Amino acid sequence: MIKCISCGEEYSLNEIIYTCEKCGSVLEVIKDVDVSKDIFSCRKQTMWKYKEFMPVDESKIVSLEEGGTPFVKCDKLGGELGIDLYVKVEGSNPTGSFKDRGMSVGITKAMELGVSTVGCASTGNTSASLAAYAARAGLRCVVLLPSGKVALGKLAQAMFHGAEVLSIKGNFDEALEAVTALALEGELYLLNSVNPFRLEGQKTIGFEIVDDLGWKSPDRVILPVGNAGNISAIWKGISEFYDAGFIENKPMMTGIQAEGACPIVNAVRKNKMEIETVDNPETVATAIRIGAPVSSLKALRAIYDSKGYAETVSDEEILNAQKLLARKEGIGVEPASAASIAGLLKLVDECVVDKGEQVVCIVTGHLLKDPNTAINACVEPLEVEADIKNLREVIKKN
Ligand code: AN7
Repeated sequence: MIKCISCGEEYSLNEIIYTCEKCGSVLEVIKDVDVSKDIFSCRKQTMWKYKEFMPVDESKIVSLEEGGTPFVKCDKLGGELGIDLYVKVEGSNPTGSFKDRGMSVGITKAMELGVSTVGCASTGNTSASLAAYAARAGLRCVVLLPSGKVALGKLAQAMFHGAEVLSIKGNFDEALEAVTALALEGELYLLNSVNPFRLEGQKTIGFEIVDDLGWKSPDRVILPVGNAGNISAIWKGISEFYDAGFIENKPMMTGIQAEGACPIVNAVRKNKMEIETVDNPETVATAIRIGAPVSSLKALRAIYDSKGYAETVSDEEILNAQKLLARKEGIGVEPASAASIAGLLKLVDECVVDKGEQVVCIVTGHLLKDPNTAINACVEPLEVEADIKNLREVIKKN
């Protein structure tokens, strides 16, 4: 069933509904599952390994084999910080971000419902992913993007997969409001993370982390927070495995936002359950340039219930962390993703993260999503003659 997280009102799985009709709050999908974790062990490493926990019809699955992403132990960086550090590399998904997990379930649901048009507003990655999965399913796809603020790799993907791309004069929050109005009029099936089926896919990040750790919870999970769907989803996934008796502990959920777009951090600092929206969010990490996160209540519950934390990082800290992860560990991520690493550095500095903690940082999207930011952070290559003697001298000098 679909259930309101505030008033508990219940809806059928086949209703097209995004927020509670009774109280206006957000919804979640609930499925009773009774299986042993042993059934997972021989299965292919995609997120559908945990299909019993997915509330969709198995015969209709639309998949590009998302999930099963690298879980990389980072001993160099972890050693310097005095912690046990793993990085979950979500840029290795089919379209280069974690959004593919949610879209696989979301588009499967769209096929079950028999809709013909799907749509979303996006800071980039959601639209890139939706465009690809809609193409695979043969559905019409409409995406609304904040004009001039979407990283070029993501824009290229949305257009190349054949979505109808509309550049909105306004920011992400305004684009989301517009596309939601279209969805409520029945023009399209909305696949932003307010659609609770999206989070059912994304919760598999939580499944994979504890599976990769040998059915143990890490002490802490750190990730960037924008619209706040992912932190809510990962917490839901880990909680489901905890409730199933697969693990004995749960991690401290730790959300990182950019200084210029931090409504969730502001709420945590005041120990509140409601956010004040940020009207003109601004950050180099355009993926998380969001002032009115729709899943804020779910995210705040995750942070408080897990005794977690929330912190901001500056654009400079984000770009420095992006370079550090690329050069020290060989992992290339987009700026928003580097917020998790920047946050980790800050929290170690502030002694929020204890020495010896086992920490999992989620890096949410690939470096090449935002090629301009990557190129701008580097000096241009030297132009030289292809002459061995000359080359030898140039290499020696550098
Ligand atoms: C790389 O694509 O909101 O807190 O429209 O692309 O679940 O929103 C992207 C979000 C983190 C934040 N990292 O996740 C969109 C969009 C990357 C992202 C986030 C996004 P949420």
